Amino acid sequence: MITMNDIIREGNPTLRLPAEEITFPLDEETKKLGQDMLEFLQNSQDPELAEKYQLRAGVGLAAPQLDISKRIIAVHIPDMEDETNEPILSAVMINPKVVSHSVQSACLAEGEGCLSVDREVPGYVPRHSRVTVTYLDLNGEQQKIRLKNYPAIVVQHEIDHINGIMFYDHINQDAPFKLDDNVSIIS
Ligand code: N9Y
Ligand code: NI
Repeated sequence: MITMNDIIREGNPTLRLPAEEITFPLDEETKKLGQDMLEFLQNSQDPELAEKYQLRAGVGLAAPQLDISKRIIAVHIPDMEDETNEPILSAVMINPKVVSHSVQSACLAEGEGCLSVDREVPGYVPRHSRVTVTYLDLNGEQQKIRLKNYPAIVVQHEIDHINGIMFYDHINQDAPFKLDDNVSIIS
């Protein structure tokens, strides 16, 4: 089971490396990694398990955060409006890639954080408001999905990790809350 002790923090050079493409067919170790990453996110969002194992709730995780420089990410995005516990998006994505995106940008009203960053970094993080992403799933099947708003932001945060990019790289250093005209704020 993955816990916070497995997650490396900023300063560790792995977070700045472009991660390696995964080759197919998938080996058992890579499949297990993907499953464990998704399980971590689910556990972290379960109040009892989060308390028991001292997990910080997360909606996404990228393998480099586990000091594994491979192009694999997991996302588990809960539906805040819905009590049925059906997530909006729950997936392991292998070799994910943004193949097209909107001109319009968007950012989260509260800015962003990261499980690999133990401090608050204030400022807007502008990202594409809509993206088309291709990836391979754990069965090795090619997938192509269109995302907008929050799920699009989460997946871009994770794809950044496999490219060695941190969320604060996108914050305007001189004016952290200054935005261009084409950026909408998601709240
Ligand atoms: C985990 C990050 C990924 C998100 C940050 C902004 C977009 C993607 C993460 C730090 C603390 C909060 C936490 C979070 C959350 C939100 C809604 C519901 C449940 C992956 N990461 N967080 N960042 N939690 N939990 O660093 O999830 O947003 O690379
Ligand atoms: Ni992160």
